[in-house]
This record gives sequence, structure tokens and C-alpha cells, in this order.
Amino acid sequence: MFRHPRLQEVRDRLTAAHAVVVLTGAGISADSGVPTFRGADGLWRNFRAEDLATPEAFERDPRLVWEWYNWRRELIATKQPNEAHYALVQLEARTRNFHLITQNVDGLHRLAGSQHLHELHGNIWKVRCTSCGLVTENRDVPLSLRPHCRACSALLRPHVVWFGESLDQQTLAESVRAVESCEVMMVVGTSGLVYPAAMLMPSAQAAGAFVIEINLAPTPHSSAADLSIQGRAKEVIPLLI
Ligand code: BV8
Ligand code: ZN
Repeated sequence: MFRHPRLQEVRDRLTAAHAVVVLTGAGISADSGVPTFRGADGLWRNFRAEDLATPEAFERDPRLVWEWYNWRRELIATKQPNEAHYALVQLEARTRNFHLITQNVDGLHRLAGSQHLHELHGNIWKVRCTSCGLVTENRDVPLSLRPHCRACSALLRPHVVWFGESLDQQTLAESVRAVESCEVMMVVGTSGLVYPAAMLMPSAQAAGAFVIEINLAPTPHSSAADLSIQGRAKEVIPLLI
């Protein structure tokens, strides 16, 4: 049973807060069996995510990039949300003004029932036409390689944000507004290395929010957090709700 001297304080702060924001990263899905990006299990055929999650990689070898996404879609299709995902759904239901901002593209927050969700980096279950831009949901596992647009027959790509690509401006603006007007922000299972998502925590703090980090290990943001709890998301989050 996870123990920490300040769990009750966190529960009280979350209960008293009118506006709460939660930012999640790959660590919250690790307990569902989805590999993180920078952990030991973050490799695929000796490629790093940074090598494949780029427009250049897709330009150079769309088949290889699609094979990687097909591998991830196939893996994620067998995974379920864990206690941490469900606890955040409960927190959302009883918080007046709640925003869940995720860097994850696995769709597990949506599957768990989160409504006020901002998917900063897109969603692996959506595809986008490289020509006409049509975005559709696609759950084919595997996706027939080099998938083509029904409307204009151009090549489809995953509807995710690659390194070097800018985030959807509206999603980012909504997320910034949310962190700048919340009383409590929880940052769960992210290494805090990827920008501009990594700017959200300092922005919350600058706006006066009480920031709690929950992570298995210390991160570059741990010292800045008002409270950094070292533990497994699926054990800690349910205890805070
Ligand atoms: C942009 C979608 C520019 C794809 C992803 C140098 C300095 C600063 C910035 C840059 C730089 N060089 C380049 C940049 C910009 C770059 C960037 O930040 N690079 C980093 C690597 C330095 N950013 C970008 O390119 C962004 N775009 O900046 O645009 C621009 C501006 C104007 C106009 C045009 C362009 C786009 C970034 C989005 C990239 N896409 N994903 C896909 O998934 O297929 S990012 C990818 O990393 C995932 O989304 C992932 O979620 C995300 C972040 O990683 P984490 O979630 O933190 O996961 P990670 O594995 O790192 O960590 C897991 C954590 O969980 C660990 O801390 C671990 O301890 C913890 N953990 C593990 N198990 C548990 C746990 N915690 C709790 N419980 C557990 N059980
Ligand atoms: Zn098209």
C-alpha cells in the first residue's frame, strides 16, 4: 500500500479547488502495458521514437513509419485504461472546472471516459490525408500499408504531431488558458522533456497554481514542483481522489 505523509493535504486541495488541470505523459499508460518513449521498452527494432516520429522519416520511408504505427496500434488495441485513468474520470466528474491535457496518443483517457480532454499530440486512432487534410477515425489493425484517402486517394498519415511539427494552435491555446487559471495542477508520468508541453507546468506555477508532480523518478521539473510524489501512477492517483 503506497504511503506518503502529504496525501491528505493533496486530497483536501483537490476537493477545495474549483479549477484543476492534469497533464499526463506516457508514464500513466505504462501501467496499462503501453511502452513509454524514453524507458528501456521505448525502442522498436532499434529505432528511437525521435527517429520515426518526424515528417522527414515519413517522407523518406512512409512504409517503415507506417509499420511502426501499425505495431503500436496493434499493441495498444490489446490494452485497457488502468486505475489512474479511471481515477481522473472521477476527479473530472466532481470538479467544477476540469481539464485533462495529455501528450499521449494512445486514446486510453478517452476510452476510460474522460470528457474535458486535450490531446496535445493527436491520436493514434485517427488518420489524416496528406493532400486534402481529411481526418478520419480508423481502427483497422493492421492498417493496409500505404493507406489511401477515400476522398482523393492520396497517402494517409497518422493524425499525430511529429517532432518539428507545430501543435494544433487551438488545442494549445485552450491548454495554456486552462493552466493559467487553475488552482491545482497535477503532472503525471511525463519526463518533461518535450516542448511546448513542458512549458505548461512552469506556466501554471507562474500563474499561482499549486503544482503536484507524480512520477516514478525525479524529472527536470521535480525541484520546481510544490510537491513531488515518487510512485506508480496507478497506485498514487486513486489515493488522491
Ligand atoms: C515543436 C506524437 C516547433 C507522436 C510526440 C531543443 C530544445 C527544446 C525543444 C526542442 C529542441 N529540439 C527540438 C525541439 C522541439 C521538440 C522537442 O521538444 N524535442 C525534445 C525531444 C527536446 N518539440 C517538437 O518538435 C514539438 N513541436 O516544437 O514545433 C515548431 C514551432 C513553430 C512552427 C513549427 C514547428 C512537437 C512535439 C510532439 C512530438 N510528438 N508524440 C507519437 O507519439 O507517435 S512526443 C512523445 O513524447 C509522446 O507524445 C510522449 O508522450 C511525449 C513526451 O514523452 P513522455 O510522455 O514524457 O514520455 P517519456 O517516455 O519521455 O517519459 C515517461 C515518464 O513516465 C518518465 O518520467 C517515467 O519516469 C515516468 N513513468 C514511467 N512509468 C510510470 C511513470 N510515472 C508514473 N507511473 C508509472 N508507472
Ligand atoms: Zn484526401
